[in-house]
Amino acid sequence: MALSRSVALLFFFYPVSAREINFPPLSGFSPGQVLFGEGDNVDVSTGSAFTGLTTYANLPYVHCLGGENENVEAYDIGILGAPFDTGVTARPGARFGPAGIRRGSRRISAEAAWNIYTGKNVFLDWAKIVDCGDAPLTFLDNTVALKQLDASHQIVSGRQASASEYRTPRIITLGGDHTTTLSALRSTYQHWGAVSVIHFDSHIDTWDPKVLGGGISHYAGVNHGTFLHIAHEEGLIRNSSIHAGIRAPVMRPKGDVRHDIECGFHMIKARHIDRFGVNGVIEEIKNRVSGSKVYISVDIDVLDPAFAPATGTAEVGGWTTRELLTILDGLSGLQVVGADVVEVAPIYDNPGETTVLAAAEVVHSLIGLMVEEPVKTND
Ligand SMILES: [Mn+2]
Repeated sequence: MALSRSVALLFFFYPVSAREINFPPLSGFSPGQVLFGEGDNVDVSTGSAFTGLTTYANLPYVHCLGGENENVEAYDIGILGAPFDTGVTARPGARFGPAGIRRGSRRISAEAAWNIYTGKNVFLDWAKIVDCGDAPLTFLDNTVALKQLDASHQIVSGRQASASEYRTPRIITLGGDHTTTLSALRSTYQHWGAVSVIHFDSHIDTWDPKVLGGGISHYAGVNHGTFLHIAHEEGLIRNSSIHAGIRAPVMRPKGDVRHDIECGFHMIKARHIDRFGVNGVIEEIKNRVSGSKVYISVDIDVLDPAFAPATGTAEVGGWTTRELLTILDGLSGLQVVGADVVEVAPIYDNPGETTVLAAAEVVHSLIGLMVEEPVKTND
């Protein structure tokens, strides 16, 4: 019994080359024969959005981070991935966010992106929009990785824009955890000065590093819940900033909210939408930031976990995807100089890819705002 089993195992693992296997004959076809009818003119250059390598919305890939000797094609809006998730306080996984959001965007392509609500196609307007790939970030040292992200933003935003009258290309970052927004704000500050931040999130993210991180080290203090405190300390943001969709608890009953106001934020809570509707939210945001350059940061956890389960710090009681998209589209006319979608952790998504589909469409809306309102660089 034992012997016959080991003989059977030996036979099972005995290396067999494909040539020795007799495949059943292909009925009707011989090698080299084309599968199409005689005379059919089959064009393989068009037709599917699922061919080739995956870029955001099938946009052309440009090596925006190319060196001095590289001839980098000019662009007006660059999509830049920031695969970083070691600044999180809960579930990790957002380092795969850029790849996930691109996967969620496969259905979107320039030829078939005419918006049913506006009649516009943001990809076939004045702006040259490209996918810059991901910033090369080490996953072993936060401090070094964020310096690499700072440098990447400087390079990508530092090129001459394609449309010469606007000079500076704008970046939409695919996070990454929310710490990555800090590098983007440093880069917008260089070109446009301090911005009003419209921060869609369930959390306030203005925590003092002494409170979130416990002050154990500088390294621990730079994380996805403190980056807005740091941005305020560095003078990158204006005191006309605003949160939208807040519902997560705070750590100090009065201190955190008082500090949030000190950092320049007004707060629209998630349930505000039940009383005032999407138009009330839009109006309040626009009134708050009017007259200033704007940075829009969308933490995907602003959505209810029913609409975005794939995120690190999910909070129930959030907005629907439709509500968020309506609010974003309602912000048209603002001077959006930079934007991001962060905290997408695809490992927690479902087979229907609910979260990455939502994130991809949020990016689409952000592109729409940038195309709608070109922004000239400050001299
Ligand atoms: Mn956040």
